Amino acid sequence: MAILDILEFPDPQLRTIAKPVKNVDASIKQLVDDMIETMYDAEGIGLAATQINVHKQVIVIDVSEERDQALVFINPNIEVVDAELHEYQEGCLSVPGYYEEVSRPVGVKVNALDQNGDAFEMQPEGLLAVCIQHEIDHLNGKLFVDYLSALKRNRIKQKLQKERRTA
Ligand code: GNR
Ligand code: NI
Repeated sequence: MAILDILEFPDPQLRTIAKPVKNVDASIKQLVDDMIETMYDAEGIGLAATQINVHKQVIVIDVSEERDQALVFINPNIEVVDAELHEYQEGCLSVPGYYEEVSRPVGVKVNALDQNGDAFEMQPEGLLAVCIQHEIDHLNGKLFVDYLSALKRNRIKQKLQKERRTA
C-alpha cells in the first residue's frame, strides 16, 4: 500500500477527463487500495483517481463515522432521479482549507463496478449523494469551485498559490 500525493487547485492536471477502466485487474485493485489508504490518511470522505494524477474512472468513498466502510466505484454512470436542489457546504482535498455552499440534485442513481469488477446499482441519499456527485465531477475535470462565482474562485486560487509560495 502507498500514500499518494494529492494534486491541488489550480493544477491543470485536475482538468483531465478520466478514461473508463477496461479490465478490473490486479493493477486496478492496487490503485483502489492505495486510494483508500490515501483518503484515510488525508481524512477525506472521498477521493477520485484524477486527484492523484491517475486519469482512470475510479472513485473511493467512505462516509461512515468509523471510517471502515469504503465504497469503490469504477466506471460510474449517474442519473438524476430527483432534480430538486439541496445546498451543502463542500470541501475538497484538492482545495485544502476552503468550504463553500454548492447546490446539487438531491436524488441520483449510480451504476458502477466494484473492486472485483462486479456491476452494482445504488440510490445514495444525503452526504453520500453529494459526495458521489463531487467525485464524478473530478473524473470529468470539474471542481466544486467551478460552481462559485469567478470572483470567489479566483480569490481561492490566489490564496492557495500565495500559501504555497510562503510554505
Ligand atoms: O473530504 C471531503 N469532504 C467533502 C465534504 C463535502 C462535500 C464533498 C466532500 S469530498 C472531500 C474529499 C474530496 O476532495 N474528494 O474529491
Ligand atoms: Ni474533491
